[in-house]
Amino acid sequence: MGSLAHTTLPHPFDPLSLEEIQTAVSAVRKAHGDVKFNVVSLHEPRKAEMTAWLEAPDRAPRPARVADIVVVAPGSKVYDGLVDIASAKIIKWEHVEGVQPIITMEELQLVEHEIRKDPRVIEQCVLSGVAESDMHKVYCDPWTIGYDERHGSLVRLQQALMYYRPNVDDCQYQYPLDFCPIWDADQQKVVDIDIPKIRRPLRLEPQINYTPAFVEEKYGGYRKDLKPINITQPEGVSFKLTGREIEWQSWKFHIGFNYREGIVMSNITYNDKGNVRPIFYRLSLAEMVVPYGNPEHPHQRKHAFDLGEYGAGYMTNSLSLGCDCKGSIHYLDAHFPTRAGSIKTVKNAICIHEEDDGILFKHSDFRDDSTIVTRARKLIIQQVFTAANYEYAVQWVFHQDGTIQPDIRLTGILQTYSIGKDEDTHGWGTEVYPGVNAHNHQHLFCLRIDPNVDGPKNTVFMVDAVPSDAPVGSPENYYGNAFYARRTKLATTGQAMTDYDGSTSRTWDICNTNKLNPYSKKPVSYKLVSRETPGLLPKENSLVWKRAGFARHTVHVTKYSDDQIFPAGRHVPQTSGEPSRGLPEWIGDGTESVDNEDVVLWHTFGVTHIPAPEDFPVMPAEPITLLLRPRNFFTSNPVMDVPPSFASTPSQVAAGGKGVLDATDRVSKLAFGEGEAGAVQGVNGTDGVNGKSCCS
Ligand code: ABN
Ligand code: CU
Repeated sequence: MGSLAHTTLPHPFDPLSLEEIQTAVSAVRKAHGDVKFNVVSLHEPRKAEMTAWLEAPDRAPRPARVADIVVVAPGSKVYDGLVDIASAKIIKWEHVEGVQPIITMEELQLVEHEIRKDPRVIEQCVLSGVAESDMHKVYCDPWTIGYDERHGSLVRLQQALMYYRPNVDDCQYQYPLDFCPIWDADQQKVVDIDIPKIRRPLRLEPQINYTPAFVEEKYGGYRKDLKPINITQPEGVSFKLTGREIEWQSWKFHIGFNYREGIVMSNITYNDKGNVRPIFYRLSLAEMVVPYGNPEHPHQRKHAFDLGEYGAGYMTNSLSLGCDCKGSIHYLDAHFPTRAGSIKTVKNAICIHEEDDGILFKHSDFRDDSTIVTRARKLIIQQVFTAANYEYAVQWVFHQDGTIQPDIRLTGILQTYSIGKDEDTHGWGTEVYPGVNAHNHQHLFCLRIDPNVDGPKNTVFMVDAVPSDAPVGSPENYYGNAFYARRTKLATTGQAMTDYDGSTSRTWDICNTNKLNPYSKKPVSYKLVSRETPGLLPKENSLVWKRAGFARHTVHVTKYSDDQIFPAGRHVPQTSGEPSRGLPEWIGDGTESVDNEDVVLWHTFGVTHIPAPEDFPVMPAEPITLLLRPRNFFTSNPVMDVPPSFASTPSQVAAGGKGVLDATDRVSKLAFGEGEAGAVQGVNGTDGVNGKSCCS
């Protein structure tokens, strides 16, 4: 049994505890000696046995705890394994050839120290204008090489994106160097250096930075006109956690976390007036790709798969109270293996909190001033991960009305390259500061939606708002004003490869066609509303197009399969894209039926980033958001039972305010005090009757 002395058993969806990671590591060590651990993570229960257990936890067998393992053994041999935790037995062990497992921060950190000692790197630094005695001021962001046809997949390689940083506190990305060493992680040495045809010597332009000292020196310090904003919940929070299962405002779900996807939410249900209805079996960000658009060699290699190559879990921040999250916060930690097999804990990896969310609904009657106004709040499950230069704040926002809103904020620092004086960017980038060329790029995320809309058998429809086909003057459309929502069933995986169309306000409905809404007679559904959906700009058959098959379309739909979690494949570094791994493999000839099946919808969304000086030296956060909304799911507005702040009926207004419901908070107050300049007189709370101008 190893060291598993649990008093309470973990939920089958819980991430592996540190004891469980230790059990798995010991079992592997015992059988296979000195290996390096790249992954020790929960192997999630198979859906069939998990749903049986969720339906009858007292009767159905509890799914076993199993660790998913990836190790690199001496001789750079990669093994995929499974360890049964209860018995500490290896139940699968497979040598996988021709793949490179996810890269860890430990592997990357080593590169910087080592390349500084390489004579050819020193030579290039000196050529660029760095004194040999200043090599300790040379840094690199080591990326996995992605794929380079000259080197293939068999040797584990990193590309070092080089920078000079004269003082430790300078901005890391201000002084790029123009060459790119290639590091062989197996031999532990620099094996090549990519040197551009046009050289760009180091340009030591005046420093730009975001540190308090720089702001003090350059701008005379911080702005002084900000008064504190505090969020208070005097009676505590309105959510409850049992283990990692959260209950909040009719929602109930499990919060998982893994090295790769980061936050994973499972078994998401909504209590519809006593009827607990399943909505999603599992939701996660499953992949992303950041292709850069400069055609000069070797920038084609700059297309990071931040989840598949580095891991949103492995790169996650330890969040801090009052900074990353404000108010009354609950945190969850994350445990990972180190490569040597010890444990690394990220404290406060996930934060959970509520926020006020403006008006939930309101109406006031223009005739008589009767009013109802109800405020909304939202529940936020958040992580922030740092992918070298960029930060991604990933919020899963739950709304009271059944909406789920994935919301990602991009911040951090642009990935930069050098540019010579008077050099033309050719439009492939922007000189965001003298000497700093920020190349155009895209951030394309892949949201994995495993729906369970009133049951596992679901069908996806594409919905377009279009005018009637009938011409003006025809009997069907005499005045020409007719329009409707055209629904196209995506019956096969091939038909389901679809793209966003803003001209028809395109959305996708995830329906349970076996259950109709009694009023609308339409299938109960969850609608994907997502408008930030740029197409993949690298061309068909380009390296990125081949490697990031998931990014070819806004929506793909596949039939559920337990092991289809990662849309660019299980081992992403150094895939050539020939064949394309993940989604294109699963879709195959596109003939598989996804009509009334257990399906998975893969949604690619994001932004195309043409940098600008405002993004430098640190980017103000750019939000990207989308919605999963109940449509024809409920029989009426599901939040009418949320207590209003103020409600008066016409008869109550006529009776001088008698019986009016006034639960307006007494903490809100006039900005400038009553009677002072700018104050609005007669708003709700001053006469207790007219709530019209309340709380907006
Ligand atoms: N954005 C690519 C990346 C992530 C982490 C570390 C290095 C590079
Ligand atoms: Cu960007």
